[in-house]
Amino acid sequence: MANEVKTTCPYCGVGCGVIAKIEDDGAVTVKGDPDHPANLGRLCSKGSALAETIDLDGRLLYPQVSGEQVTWDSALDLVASKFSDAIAEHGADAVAFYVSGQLLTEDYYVANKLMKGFIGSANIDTNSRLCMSSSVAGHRRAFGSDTVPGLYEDIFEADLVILTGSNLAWCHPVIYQRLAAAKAERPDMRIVVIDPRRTMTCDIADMHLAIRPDGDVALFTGLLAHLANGPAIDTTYVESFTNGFDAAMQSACEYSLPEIADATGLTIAELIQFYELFERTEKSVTCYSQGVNQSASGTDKVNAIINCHLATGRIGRPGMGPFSLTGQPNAMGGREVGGLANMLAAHMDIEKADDRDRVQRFWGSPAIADKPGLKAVDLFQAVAEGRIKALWIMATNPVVSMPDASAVEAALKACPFVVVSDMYATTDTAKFAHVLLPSLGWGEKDGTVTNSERRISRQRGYLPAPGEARADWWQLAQVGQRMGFAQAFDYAGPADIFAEHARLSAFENNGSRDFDIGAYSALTRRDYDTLPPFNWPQPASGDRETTRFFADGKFYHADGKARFVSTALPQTSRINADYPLTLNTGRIRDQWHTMTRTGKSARLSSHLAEPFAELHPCDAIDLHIESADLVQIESPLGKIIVRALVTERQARGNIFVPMHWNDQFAANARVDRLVPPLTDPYSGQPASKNIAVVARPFQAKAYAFAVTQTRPQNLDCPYWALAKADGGYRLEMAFDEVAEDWIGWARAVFGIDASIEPIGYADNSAAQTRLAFFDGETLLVALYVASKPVAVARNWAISQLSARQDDVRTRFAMVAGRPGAGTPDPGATVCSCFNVGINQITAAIRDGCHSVEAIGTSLSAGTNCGSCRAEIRGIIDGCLKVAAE
Ligand SMILES: Nc1nc2c(c(=O)[nH]1)N[C@H]1C(S)=C(S)[C@@H](COP(=O)(O)OP(=O)(O)OC[C@H]3O[C@@H](n4cnc5c(=O)[nH]c(N)nc54)[C@H](O)[C@@H]3O)O[C@H]1N2
Ligand SMILES: Nc1nc2c(c(=O)[nH]1)N[C@H]1C(S)=C(S)[C@@H](COP(=O)(O)OP(=O)(O)OC[C@H]3O[C@@H](n4cnc5c(=O)[nH]c(N)nc54)[C@H](O)[C@@H]3O)O[C@H]1N2
Ligand code: SF4
Ligand SMILES: [Mo]
Repeated sequence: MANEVKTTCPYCGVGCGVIAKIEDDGAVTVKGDPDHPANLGRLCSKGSALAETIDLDGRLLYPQVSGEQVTWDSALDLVASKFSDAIAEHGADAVAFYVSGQLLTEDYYVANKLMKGFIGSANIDTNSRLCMSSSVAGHRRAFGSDTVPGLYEDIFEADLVILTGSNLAWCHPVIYQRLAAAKAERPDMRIVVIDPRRTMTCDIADMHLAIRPDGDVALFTGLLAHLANGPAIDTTYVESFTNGFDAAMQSACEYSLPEIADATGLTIAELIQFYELFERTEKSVTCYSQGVNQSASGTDKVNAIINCHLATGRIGRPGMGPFSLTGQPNAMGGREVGGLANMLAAHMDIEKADDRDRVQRFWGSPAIADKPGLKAVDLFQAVAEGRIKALWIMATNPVVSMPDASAVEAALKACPFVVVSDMYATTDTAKFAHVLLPSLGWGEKDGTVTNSERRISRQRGYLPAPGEARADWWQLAQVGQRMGFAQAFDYAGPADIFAEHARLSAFENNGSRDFDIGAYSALTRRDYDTLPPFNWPQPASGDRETTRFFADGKFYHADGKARFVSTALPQTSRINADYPLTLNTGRIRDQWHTMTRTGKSARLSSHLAEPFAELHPCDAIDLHIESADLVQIESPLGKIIVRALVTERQARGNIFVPMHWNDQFAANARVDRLVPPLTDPYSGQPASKNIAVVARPFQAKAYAFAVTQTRPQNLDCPYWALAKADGGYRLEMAFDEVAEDWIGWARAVFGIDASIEPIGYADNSAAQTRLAFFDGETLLVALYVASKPVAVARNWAISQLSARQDDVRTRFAMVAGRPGAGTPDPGATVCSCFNVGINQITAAIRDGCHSVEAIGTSLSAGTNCGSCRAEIRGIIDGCLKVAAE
C-alpha cells in the first residue's frame, strides 16, 4: 500500500503544503496538498520537482574530520572541545555560529539557546541577515516588534496590490498564481509592479513603474506627501494610535514632485497616476521583497512604505497592509527564535534587561548575551581578522551567497576551526571545513517552519536517514551536552523542543509581546505529529478573534503606539567612470539559491542552463556585445564571465545576473565575488542589487558545447557551465587556446577509454571539431568545438543521451549537431513540467494557438504548475508582433 505523508515544501516562504506519496517500491511522487491554506493544492515548478532532488548523489553520509571519516562521537567531542577551549582562552565572543532560514524552528531554537544562553555570546547570525533583516528593522522601528500584520487572503482580497522589489511570478509563484486567479475573477483589481526590470511578474500588472535602482524611498516618501491633507488620511487612526506623523509628513513635503521624479527615474505623470490610484483605493496591500530589503537604504524603504499604510489606517484590516514577503521557508521561524545576532528568543529584545532576565530565568542558563552580536558581514570580517577562533556554519553556503565572497573564502581559510553542517559533501563552503557534519535534509527531517503569513506548518520526514546523517538540532544538542550543559540540551525529539519554544513565547507574556503560541505549551508528541497548519498568535487563553495585527491600534512600543519614521532621500549619486553600469542580482524561476538541490533536477536545469547577464540592446551595442556572446563583468572586487542575454526587459545602464551559479556548476560565475560588503546602517543587510560594474565582451579562441553521460573532471578553461540533463549533463565551454588534440582532451575530461574511437572530425587548427563517442548503442559524449558560440540543437542533442543509438544515420546526425529531417528539435525548454521547448510553442502559434490556454490544450505547456504561463504569453506576443510587422 502506498503511503502518503503531509509535509511542507522546503523552498520559498509561501510555505506550500505537499503530499509525498511513497510507493511500495520506494518511488516517491509529490503533489500539492489541497487542504493546506497556503496553496490549496497548487505547487510551482520547484515544488513539483521535489521528488527529483531526493536521491543520494553527492550526499555527505558520515562525519569527516580533515577529509577522513570519523565516528559521530569523535566529531562531536572535537567540536565541543574546540569551542570550549576557544571560549576558555579568548572569551565567549571568540566563537560564532552562522546559520540559516532553512533550518527548522526546532534546530534554530537550539542553536540560539546554546549560543545566547549557555555560551553567553550573541555571535549567532544567519543568512536572514542577507534576506529579511531590513524588514525586521523597519517593523521594529514602526511597530515596536517584528510583526507582519496581514494574511495571504489580504493580497487576494485587495483592490490594489503593489508589488515592489518582488518578482512574485518567479520567487513566490503560488502567491502569484493565486493573485492572477483573483484578478481574473475580479478584473477591476489593480496590480502595480515597481521594479527596474520588466519581469515576468509584469504579465499581470496594470502598471509597471521601472524605477531607478534604490528609488523606493523617494517614491513612497513622495506618496506620503501626496496624501497630505487629502481624503485618504485616517486622522482618527493617526491621532489615536501613532506618533511622529507631523514630522514625517513635514520632511516628506520638503521634496517637490520634480525632485521625486528625478530620484525615481519616473515621469511626473506616472507618479501622479500611481499616487492617485493609491489614494482612492482603500483596500491596498503593498508587498515587498529583496528589491526593498537588499539595499543601503533598505530599512528606510520599509518605513517609507509602512508610513503610507499607517497614515491611511490601512493596516491589519482585510485586504489592507504592508506585506513583507519572506524568502526562505523558515525566515519567520528564525525570527521567532531570535536567530539574528541582535534579537532574543520569542521576539524579545537583547537590549532590554527585563527581557534578558526573563529568557535567562526561563532557560535556567548560566549566562545570557548582554549585547548584540556580530552581524553577518561584520562576523566574517571578524573571522578574517582572527577574532573568531571557532565557527560553525549550518544550512547555508556563504562562499557563494555572502557579499565579497572571495573575502569570505579567505576568512574561512584563515579560521583555526570551521565546522560545516550540510546535506552535501562538496559545496563551495564545505571545502573549507575542518569538520563536516552530515545533516538530514527535506523528506528526512522533522520539525516546523513558519511562512510569510505567520503560518506554522509541519515538515515531516518520510525517508530513512541516509548513511549516518543526523538532524541539525541533534548535532547542536549533542555539542551543548558535551560542553557541560547536559540537562538543558537533553531533548528526546523535536516535539519537546517545539513545546519549550511555545512555553517561552507565553512566559510572562500576557499580551505584551506579539509572538505567543502558548496554546501549544503542553503539546504532546502525538499532537505534534498530527499538528495542522496554524497562524500565530495563538495564546493559551485563545481569546483572539483574528490573527491579523494592528487594526485595533495596539502596537508594541512602550507607549503602545506606532511610529512614523522620517525618511530622507538616500544619496544615489554613484557615478564612477570606471564602473559605469549598475549590476542587479537576484533569482530565476527554476533554481534555488546555490543550486545544491535544484541543480540535481534535469527538468529544473533546463529552463536557464547557464549563468547569464541580462542587458539592454543599446548597452549591448555600446559594449559590442551580441546575444549569446560571453561577457566579462568586473567590479573593484573581482570578475565573472557569463553568457549575454540581450533584452528590452532590462533598463539601460543596468545589468541583471542571477545569484545561483557557483563553482560546482560554472568556472567563474559566483556573482557575490563582485558585490561590495556595503550594508544598510540600521539592519546590516548587504546591498546586493545596486553594484557599480563595468562589462566587456569576453573573446575566446574557441567555444564548445558537449553532452556527456558522466560529470567532466578537471575542466580548466575560463568559461564553463555545467547543467544536469536527462541521462547526463550538458556543458558549455570557452577556451583561451585551442587544444592540440581535442580527442585526447575529450578522453581526459570525460574519462573515455582509449579503446573507444570517436566518429566525426577534429580540425584542431581551425577550432572546428565534432566528435561523438559511443559505447555500443549508447552515446557517451558528443563534443562540438567552433571558433564562435556553437550552433547545435541543444535539447535534441541532450535527448540523444537517453536514446538508443542503433542507427548509423542518427549517429551521424549527432556529428552534424542537429536532428535529421522529420525529427523536430524542441528548442530551449520553457515548460519544465512537461518539457516543452520554445520551437514547439512557436510551431503551435503558427498553427493558430494564440492564447496561453490554447497552447496548454495543444501541448500541455503551462497547465501543471503554471510558472511558465507568463513566458508563454511573452512568446505568443512576440510571434504575433513579428507576424504583424
Ligand atoms: N525561484 C526561486 N524562488 C525563490 C528563491 C530562489 O532562490 N529561487 N529564493 C527565495 C528567497 S530566500 C528570497 S529572499 C525570495 C526573493 O524574492 P524576490 O525579492 O522577489 O527576488 P529577487 O530576484 O532577489 O529580487 C526581486 C526584484 O527586485 C528588483 N529590484 C532590484 N533593485 C530594485 C530597487 O531598487 N527597487 C525595486 N523596487 N526593485 C528592485 C529586481 O530587479 C528583482 O526583479 O525568493 C524566494 N524564492
Ligand atoms: N548577490 C546576491 N547574493 C545573495 C542574494 C541576492 O539576491 N543577491 N540573496 C541573499 C538571500 S535573500 C539569501 S536567503 C541567501 C541564500 O544563500 P544560502 O543560504 O547560502 O543558499 P542555499 O543554497 O540555500 O544554502 C543552503 C545550504 O544548506 C544546505 N542544506 C539544505 N538543507 C539543509 C538542512 O536541512 N540542514 C543543513 N545543515 N544543511 C542543509 C544546502 O545543501 C546548501 O549548501 O543568499 C543571499 N545572497
Ligand atoms: S511556491 Fe513553489 S517553492 Fe514556494 S513553497 Fe510553494 S511549491 Fe515551494
Ligand atoms: Mo532570502
